[in-house]
Amino acid sequence: MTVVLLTGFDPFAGADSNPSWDAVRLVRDGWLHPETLEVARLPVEFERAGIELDALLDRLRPDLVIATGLAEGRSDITPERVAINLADARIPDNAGASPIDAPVVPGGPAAYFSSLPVKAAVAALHAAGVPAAVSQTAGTFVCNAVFYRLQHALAGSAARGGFVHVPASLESARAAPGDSAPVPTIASDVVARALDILIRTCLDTDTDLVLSGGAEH
Ligand code: PCA
Repeated sequence: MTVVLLTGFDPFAGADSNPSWDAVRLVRDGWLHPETLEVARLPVEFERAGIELDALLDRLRPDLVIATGLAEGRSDITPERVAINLADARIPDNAGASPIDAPVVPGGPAAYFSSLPVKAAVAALHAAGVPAAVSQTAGTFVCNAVFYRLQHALAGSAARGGFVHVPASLESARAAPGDSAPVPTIASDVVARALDILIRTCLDTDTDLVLSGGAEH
């Protein structure tokens, strides 16, 4: 039986909710595919997120892992291309930790590429009318750290994994009225549909498509 692990994150930076988890929950509730779907909500903590992720991988032995998190300010669903071995926190995590220029895994390689077919994923999302783009950086906060830990754990195995950042949601943006500049939003049910399409595309694609998905900066 094929096992898919889909994760989202706790709220952070004073927010009431995290659209990544809101969407993951909706995917779980609407799951109709033959594969087994497992979901988890990870803490926005450099240390504990890695520990919980490793425990999930040990327990579930998933064939495919897609971790998701919020990238406020982005307007697209963004499969990440690369995880880097660097933690540099601009804001403290939910445990108050603010590592600066620290490795995610001491002695680990500088970076890992996603093992998801990121181009095929973006093409499938476009075909479904969902705004999507490959992202060349997952940042240097907890999302990148989880992405790096995931790729480090899966390196050399047949299991595939990667990370997808999602925009702010209509729902979470509404929960924070009075904020200065409006941020782009997508409704949680659209993000959930996008994640479902992403999972399906990853399961059905062995070799990624050769399509342009780069950026000049
Ligand atoms: N976004 C943050 C951490 C948790 C989340 O949802 C990030 O991009 O690192």
